[in-house]
Amino acid sequence: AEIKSYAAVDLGASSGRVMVGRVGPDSLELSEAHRFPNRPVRVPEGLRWDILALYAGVLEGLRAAGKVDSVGIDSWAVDYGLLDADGALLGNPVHYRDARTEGVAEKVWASVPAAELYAATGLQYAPFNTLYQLTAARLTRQLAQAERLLLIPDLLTHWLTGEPGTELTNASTTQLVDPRTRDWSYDVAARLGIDLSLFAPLRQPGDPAGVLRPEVLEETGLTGPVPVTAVASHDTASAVAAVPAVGERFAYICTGTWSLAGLELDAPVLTEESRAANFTNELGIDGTVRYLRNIMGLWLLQECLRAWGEPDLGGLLRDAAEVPALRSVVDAGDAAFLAPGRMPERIAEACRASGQPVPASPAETTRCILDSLALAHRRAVEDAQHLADHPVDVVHVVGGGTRNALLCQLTADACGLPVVAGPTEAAALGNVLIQARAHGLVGDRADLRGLLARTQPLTRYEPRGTTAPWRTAQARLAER
Ligand code: LFR
Repeated sequence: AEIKSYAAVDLGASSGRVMVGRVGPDSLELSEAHRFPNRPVRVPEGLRWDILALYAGVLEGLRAAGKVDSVGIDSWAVDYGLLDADGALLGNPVHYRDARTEGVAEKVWASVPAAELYAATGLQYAPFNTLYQLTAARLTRQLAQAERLLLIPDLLTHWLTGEPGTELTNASTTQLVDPRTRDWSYDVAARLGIDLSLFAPLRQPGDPAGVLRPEVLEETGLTGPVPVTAVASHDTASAVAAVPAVGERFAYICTGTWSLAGLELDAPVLTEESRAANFTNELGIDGTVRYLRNIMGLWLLQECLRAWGEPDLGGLLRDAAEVPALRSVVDAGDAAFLAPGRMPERIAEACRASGQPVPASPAETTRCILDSLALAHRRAVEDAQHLADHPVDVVHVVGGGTRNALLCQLTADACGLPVVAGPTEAAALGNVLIQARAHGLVGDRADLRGLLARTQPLTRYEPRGTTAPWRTAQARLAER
């Protein structure tokens, strides 16, 4: 049988990778061609992505990948680069954790009230949504000079092929898309003075996005033509596509720097109750909606590890497992944890301010973080089922957090549901599978998930004990 190879470029907040997926009628194998760090840089004007280093990593990765049938790119959402009339990049893309959006939401809501904004776009409030970033940039000369705005995966695709486009799943994170029409929200943009003509035409996951330019072929040593395929270019959309679920009664948690916890639905939930619960309606493949909540995720732990000088994680997790459960919990959905820096202190302060024991060692802080994350996972899974009227009987955990067995077990305990953990490289697998599907190798969404369930190693965690202590902890957190 025929085996095809696809290069999946998957860029995360702390590292990028180029993976090669080999897909056959009943086989799916993934291997890493190249991994490189993604180091945001703080310059006097703020926190920026080193986009040239990322592009260099992509080129090196394609060289290492060798002959492939197509290339696809996914990355984190919301951020973008601006091009001038000559097609030159205007400055380094601003990092979504940059402070420029502080206080901007209030200005936006003065023109379009928050409730109206939710009804029109279905996006949860997050200070970094592209809409707030563009409002923050409103009077800058850079934006005035810009002719094109390209989201990060679209920018890299453009550099590889010369073809501009705006991939839909990622476009849905800008807060400028209507999740019912799956087209731009023209009214919102007009009322906020955002020029939608900056965006290139929408592309659907699976659409062709050009071929590698001759210069790129030369630099990577590849022989053309090598097509580039638009995938679900928001990493979370790719990861959700790769949830190995059978049936429809499942919740998912995409873990990594963030935890994105929720459901896959056929239609958005735009109720006021849903807005108050801060659930988002991002778009997925095949007309689906990713109904989910953003939770701070392992960012909390990553930032602590950085502050502690990168100690051995395995040892730390073993010690954390011995710390009594649920002594102190913080709200892992709180935007107060968004900015980098001083994370152990900020967690200690949050515990102190809420009258709980202050973690006194890295192991105790780690346990506090993992308990808090599991609790936030529980709340999101529970709230989503209720708000969407969509009950589930299993929670799929995918992404980097699947390596953290303690987090998976605590999540099962907190939810009172079995957790199926895996695949770890869900975003890259989703990226590969959308390419394979565009080339006719896999069928519908159920086929795609069936292939994952048959071929990928998965670990099952059964819930231990009752959820009573978690319910109590949740009530305690809600009181404060
Ligand atoms: C995860 C992710 C989230 C998005 C955040 C910021 O990598 O893409 O889905 O909310 O990064 O872009």
